[in-house]
Amino acid sequence: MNFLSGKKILILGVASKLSIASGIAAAMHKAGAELAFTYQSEKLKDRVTGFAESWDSNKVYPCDVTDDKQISELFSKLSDHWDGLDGIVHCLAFAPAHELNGNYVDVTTREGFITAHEISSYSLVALAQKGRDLMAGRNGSLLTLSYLGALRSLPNYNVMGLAKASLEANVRYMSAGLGPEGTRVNAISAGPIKTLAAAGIKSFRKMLEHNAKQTPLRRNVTIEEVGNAAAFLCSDLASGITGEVLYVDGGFNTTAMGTLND
Ligand code: NAD
Ligand code: 0WE
Repeated sequence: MNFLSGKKILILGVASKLSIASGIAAAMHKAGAELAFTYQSEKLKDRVTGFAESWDSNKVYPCDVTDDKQISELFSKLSDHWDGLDGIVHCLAFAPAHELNGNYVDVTTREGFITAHEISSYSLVALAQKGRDLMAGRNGSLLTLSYLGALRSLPNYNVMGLAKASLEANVRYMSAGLGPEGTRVNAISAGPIKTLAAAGIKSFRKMLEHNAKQTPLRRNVTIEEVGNAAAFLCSDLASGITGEVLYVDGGFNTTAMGTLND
C-alpha cells in the first residue's frame, strides 16, 4: 500500500534499531515515502547512515536540537536536494538521568527542568519555524511522540511528564498556527517500549510487566504499531486530523482499577 508515495519526510531520533523512530521509518518506507534522517552527535553518524541505507535513503544530517545553527543548516542542506518537505517526525526527548529517579519534589532542579523542556518540547516549534518555508502549501504534517506521564503522575517520570505536557500543548498551539497554511500537527502517545531511552531507567522491566498486565490488550505495544499509526497520521488519509494526541498504548489510558477479574 503506497499511501505515502511521493511524500518527502524528515525523521529525527533514530539511535538504534529499537528506536521508535526506526519503527516509524520502516513503516513509512514500506508505505512508499522518501526519507531523510538526522543524528544527534558524531558518534551516531555511521550507525544512522547505515540505517538510512536500509530504507533507501542517502540523506543523513547532523542535528542537535539545542543548537539553532544546526537546525538552520539542516533545512538549508535539505533544500539543496528537496524542493519541498511533506513531514517532520520529532522522536526525541531528554532529561538528566538523575531527575528520572526518585521523588519529583526531591530531585527536580532548575537546570534539569530547563533542559527537559528545551530538548523535549521547545525543539518542536524551533524545527517547525526553520522548516516552514519548505513545508508550506503541501498539506504537510508534523508528528511528535508523547507519553501518558503528560497527564498523570507516575513514579520516576518526573520532570519529563511536565515536558510532555508542554509538548502536547505545543501540538495544539502549533496546529492553530500552521493550520491556515495547510500544515497539520499531531502527537502519538505511545505505551512504554524498551528502547535505549528506556534502558537507563530504574525498574523499567517491572513497569513493562505491570503495564502489560493492566492493559486491555494484555500486552505492550511495539515500534511497528507506533510506526503504522505514524505513517497514517503523516499521510493524506489523516487530512482532517490536527492538534490531536492519538494513543497507541493497547488501551491503557482508557482504564481505571486495572484488571480485577484476571
Ligand atoms: P531512543 O533513545 O531510541 O530515542 C531518543 C532519541 O532522542 C535519540 O535518537 C537521541 O539521539 C535523541 N536526542 C536526545 N537529545 C537530543 C538532542 N539534544 N538533539 C537531537 N536528538 C536528541 O528512545 P525512544 O524511546 O525511541 O524515544 C523517542 C521518543 O519517544 C521520545 O520523545 C520519547 O519520549 C518518546 N516515547 C518513548 C516511549 C518509550 O517507552 N520508549 C513511550 C512514549 C513516548
Ligand atoms: O519519554 C520517555 C523517556 C525519555 C527519556 C529517557 C532518558 C534516559 C536516559 C528522557 N531522558 C532520558 N535521560 C537519560 O539520561 N519514555 C516515555 C520512556 C520512559 O522513561 C521513564 C518511564 C518511561 C515510560 C522514566 C521513568 C518512568 C517511566
